[in-house]
Amino acid sequence: FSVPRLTYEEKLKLQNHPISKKLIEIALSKKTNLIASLDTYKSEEILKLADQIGDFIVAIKLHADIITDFSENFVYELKKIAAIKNFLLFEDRKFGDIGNTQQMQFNGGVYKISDWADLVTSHVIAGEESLQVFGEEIGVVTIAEMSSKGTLTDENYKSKAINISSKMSNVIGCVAQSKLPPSLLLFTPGVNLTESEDSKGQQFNTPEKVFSDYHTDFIIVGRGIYRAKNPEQEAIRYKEEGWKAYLKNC
Ligand code: BMP
Repeated sequence: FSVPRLTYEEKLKLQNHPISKKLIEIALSKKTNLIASLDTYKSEEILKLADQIGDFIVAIKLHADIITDFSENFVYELKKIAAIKNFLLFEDRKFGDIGNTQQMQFNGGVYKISDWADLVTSHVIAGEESLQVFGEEIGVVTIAEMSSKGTLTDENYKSKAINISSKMSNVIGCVAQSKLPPSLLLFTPGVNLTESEDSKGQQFNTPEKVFSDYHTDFIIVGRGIYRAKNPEQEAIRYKEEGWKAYLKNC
């Protein structure tokens, strides 16, 4: 897409969904475009990290099914921290089934995602109607393109995923590694300041690269923060690098 880079203020005017508006408002007020992916096993560890880094992020991304002691109390405590520190909760469920099954996975089971998540990820593999089951309140982020080596999300897949995403009023943006139409927010994982890959197919880029080349809106950082000796210090570093890269490239 040969579109000019828009500022967050300009992007805010294009948003119709309360969650995409909220995300951008948080980004502007805290001067951060960082989403921390806290992919750790223990709920206590996630709560401690959330408290340490909450001031520097727009959202915490979780994989609820990684957590060994997931509970209603954990959700209650995390929501409390999110309210105090002003960030959103993003469940990276990557739904990928027919609408009826996705609806049950979204509302039921152990995690009751619809009770607490502000945003969820979903594949678009099952087609447009499968996305309707999430309703209008949650912000849906579709997976248009993956960061890993050998992913099947080629240009053809990506453009079809983007087409569907643009049509759906509950889809606020996509996970991708390239530019999107300006009405969709771009979420880019695979961001790390020191590593270029892991041993399991992940590929990393710097914040500068994803802002200059992809015009991303939000960087998603996992191990770069939660595996660091000092996660708070690293969250500040990614926040500053991300904001600097945004200002330089907008
Ligand atoms: P890390 O920075 O540790 O590689 O973590 C990246 C996070 O983003 C993981 O939670 C992963 O599931 C997610 N992710 C990704 O890495 N690539 C994608 O294409 C989509 C993702 O959701």
